[in-house]
Amino acid sequence: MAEAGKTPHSPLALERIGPVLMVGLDRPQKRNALNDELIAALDACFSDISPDVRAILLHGIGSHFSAGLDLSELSERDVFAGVLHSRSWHRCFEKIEFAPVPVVAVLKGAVVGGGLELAAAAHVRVAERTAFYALPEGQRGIFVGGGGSVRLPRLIGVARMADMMLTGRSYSAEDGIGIGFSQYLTEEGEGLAKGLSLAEAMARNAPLTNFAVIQALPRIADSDPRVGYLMESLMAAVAQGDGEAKARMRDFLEKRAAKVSRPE
Ligand code: 1HE
Repeated sequence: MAEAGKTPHSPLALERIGPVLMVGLDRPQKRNALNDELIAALDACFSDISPDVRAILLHGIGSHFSAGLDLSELSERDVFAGVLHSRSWHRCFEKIEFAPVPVVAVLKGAVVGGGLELAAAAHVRVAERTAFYALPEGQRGIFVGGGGSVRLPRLIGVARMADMMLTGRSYSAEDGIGIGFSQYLTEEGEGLAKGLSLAEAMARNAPLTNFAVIQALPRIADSDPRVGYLMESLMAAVAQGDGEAKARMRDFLEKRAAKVSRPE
């Protein structure tokens, strides 16, 4: 119960910038370690995305994205409570992975353990040069529990993930670009601006295309190719049939839409 006269501090800092909802992990004194309260707040936030939000920016307040599981809570759990705890992370991170709108994660400092699992649930990752990635579960005597063994091999492969967990190897932000942890690299302090401009660009896409990328693409990629081709043709027809697609194609043909630009 909160003390009289004091508002309990939320572990999330929420801010709206036009169509973008900024979701900040806000436990900088604990390096944004993910405790039950923070996971519950994230779950509630991603369960109730306002229909006028068109993209989400997930970031960490302070110098680190997240130090992963809050280790101070671990000793209180027995085996079955551990299973339920992991399942609660799965539910929360699935809401991020299958959010109604794209999620951009801005990474800096520690992106470790469960923090890396959380980052892997986002659709696009921007890393500042200070970011570093590690899976210290081996040293702590535990295992990933936030969907990392499913999502991280898709980004970096099973062999690399096994090496990180077995040897405690960590990767820099620069290395992380080459091996698939992040798609963008920025200087220190520039990640939020880059992430916001990407989120704003995504917010300008047709919502149905964003939906197809988030909901259909990963499922098609995971499915038997014969099922995948059918799902793709159905999704393509649904997207093309939408009035917004027709208007956007007319805009291009009548020279009102931007051309595709070359890489910077
Ligand atoms: C924490 C945590 C935490 C910091 N749980 N309290 N994760 C880890 O094994 C990472 C552990 N953390 C670290 O290695 C370092 O803290 C950092 C490299 C992230 C940052 O170092 P630094 O020097 O900036 O901070 P610090 O002094 O180590 O920590 C500041 C405070 O945050 C300190 O508490 P204080 O009360 O002494 O001030 C730390 O104890 C606290 N803190 N990280 C709890 N993780 C679903 S399964 C997922 C499995 C995992 O995620 S395993 C990985 C766990």
